[in-house]
Amino acid sequence: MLYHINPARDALIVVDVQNDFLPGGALPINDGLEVIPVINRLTPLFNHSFFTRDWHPVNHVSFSEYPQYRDGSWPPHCLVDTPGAELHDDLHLPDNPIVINKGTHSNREAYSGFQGTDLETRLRREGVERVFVCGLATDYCVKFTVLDALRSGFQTVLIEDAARGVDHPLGNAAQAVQEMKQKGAQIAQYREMVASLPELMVNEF
Ligand code: VGL
Ligand code: ZN
Repeated sequence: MLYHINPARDALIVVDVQNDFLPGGALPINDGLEVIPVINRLTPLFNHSFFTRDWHPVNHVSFSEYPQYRDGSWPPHCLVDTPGAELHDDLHLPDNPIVINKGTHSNREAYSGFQGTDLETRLRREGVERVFVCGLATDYCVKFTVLDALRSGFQTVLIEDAARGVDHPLGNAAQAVQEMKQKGAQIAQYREMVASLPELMVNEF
């Protein structure tokens, strides 16, 4: 199906496209770089783009000496104010990007961009009714952001090919997509996104 983006009512949430989740980073996600050109083609369709960042203190509860890449056991990553926590340079930010930091408390995990942040408040203030979610990782921060968006009453669309998962064990990312779908998210592909032009045309002539 096609999704006609209404810039007034739709928002894009780009989850954790940070250096540490990309090749050379502390917790790299296979093929993570592939989301960047896709996301760069998505952001211009929206008036409201939110960029979340994992933003951990050095003693964050999820950090393990022997990480398991699941069950909340990860190598130290996305430390506050370090290059690994920065959004990747190739990601084009719009003029008015809104950056949401999460996971900032040492004793609490926060995979979701909604958890412990003002994301919901800001979306409501802007009159957003539907959110499109993409980024890293499909089976962790993207999934929990999607599930919280649904719980908060937003129409929620995962842009599947603009997201990649840790996928450990193999199949975990596909299972996460099924769970999002089962809980009410729509699953879309980049090619199904279309710009809504009528309003622009009325204003220009
Ligand atoms: C994430 C594992 C640990 C993510 C964050 O962004 O999906 N995954 N922290
Ligand atoms: Zn983290």
